[in-house]
This record gives sequence, C-alpha cells and structure tokens, in this order.
Amino acid sequence: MIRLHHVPGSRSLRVLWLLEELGLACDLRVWSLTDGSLRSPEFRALSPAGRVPALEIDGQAIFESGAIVQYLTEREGRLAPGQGTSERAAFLEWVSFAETQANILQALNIQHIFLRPESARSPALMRLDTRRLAVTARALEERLAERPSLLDSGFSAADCMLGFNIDALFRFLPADPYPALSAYRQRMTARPAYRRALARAGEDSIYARDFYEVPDA
Ligand SMILES: N[C@@H](CCC(=O)N[C@@H](CS)C(=O)NCC(=O)O)C(=O)O
Repeated sequence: MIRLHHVPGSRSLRVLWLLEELGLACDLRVWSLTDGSLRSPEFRALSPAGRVPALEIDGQAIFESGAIVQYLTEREGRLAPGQGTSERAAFLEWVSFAETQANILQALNIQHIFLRPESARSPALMRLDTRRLAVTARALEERLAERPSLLDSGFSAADCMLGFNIDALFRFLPADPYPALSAYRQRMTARPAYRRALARAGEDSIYARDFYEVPDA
C-alpha cells in the first residue's frame, strides 16, 4: 500500500501527479495547512518539519518532494535518466531548481495571502521576491524555448516537480513575456496523468485571485 499525505494546492500534487504517470495506485490522506494538524506528533513522525508531502511506501515514510521523486523513479526505473548517465546531472539540477523556485513562491504566498495582520506585509519584500521569481522564469523560458520538456530526452519526473509551480508562478508574473513557459504549462496540464491527479487532489484553497499585484508602498 502506498499512502500520500496531501494538502490540496500544495507540493504534494507533484507526487500525486508522478504516481499517476507511473501507474501506481495510492491512498490519499488529506491534511490542512491552517488547523495546526501538520504540527501534531502523528504528522511530525512522518515529516519532521511538519510539511507535505510525505509518502508511506515500502514500509517507510519519506518526506521532501525531491527525495520522493528520486526514490520513485529509481524504484520504478522510469521517468528519470539512470545514475551515471550524462543527463542525470541535468535531471538533478531541475529537480532542485523546482524547489528553489517553489521557495520564492512560498515567500510570495506568505506576503500576499497568509501574513496577518495585513499591515505586517511588505511591498518591498514582495517586489524583491517578484524580481527573484522573474529570474527563475527567464531561465525556464530560455530552457523551454529549445525543447518541449526540461530534459532533451523528453518528459521526466523533473517536469512533475517543476510543472506544479507554474500555476502559482503566473499568479505573480504576467504570462506575456514567457511564451515558451506558457506553452509548457498548457502541455503539462493537458497530460492525462496530470488531469487525473488534479481530479483527485481536491480544491486549491490558497489562491482567491488570478493575479496578485504588488500594492503601492
Ligand atoms: N522542501 C519541501 C517543502 C515542503 C513544504 O514546504 N510544503 C508546504 C506546502 S506546499 C507545507 O507543508 N507547509 C506547511 C507549513 O509551512 O507549515 C518539499 O519539497 O517537500
């Protein structure tokens, strides 16, 4: 039995999507970001930082989406270049890059949405992180202008790591300057496995708006 610990709209969608791509059935245990349950001893026994995703598989619990993605691709021998192959470094780079970008998105979510009281929010920090996000978006635009997926060999689990970010990215950056990234988003979200994962994932409760402008200071 494989069990994914999940919050709708969170990074656990990466793993749900990859499990669908790999044809692995899983049980979903849904948690909340806001009710304190991720800090419970029960959840912290699965994920010590109290973060989703966590995956119970093969008699153990694995945390960190990048580690889970690597474990699953190695276990199944699919959707990642093998160890020692020339494309392995690129795979590992883009898996980690997705987390670099997700951390900027998380900072923007905190500044625009979660921080209370609203007077504690900082337009200066929002501007800084929006600029940092734009650097990552430009890097992806350049990469994806040359190829339909992150790797030359085609779709891989690195796309599940990164593809999940793109919906959030375009909540903070306009899509027009990034045509290759926009087209990538269309391709990824049209994948049958992504559609199946999204149908199971539950309603994203994070974003109330399509786009978040940085307010005037
Ligand atoms: N590097 C971790 C980050 C996990 C993470 O921050 N998950 C968020 C949801 S997207 C979370 O659980 N946040 C709960 C919190 O910060 O309290 C991973 O990739 O799994």
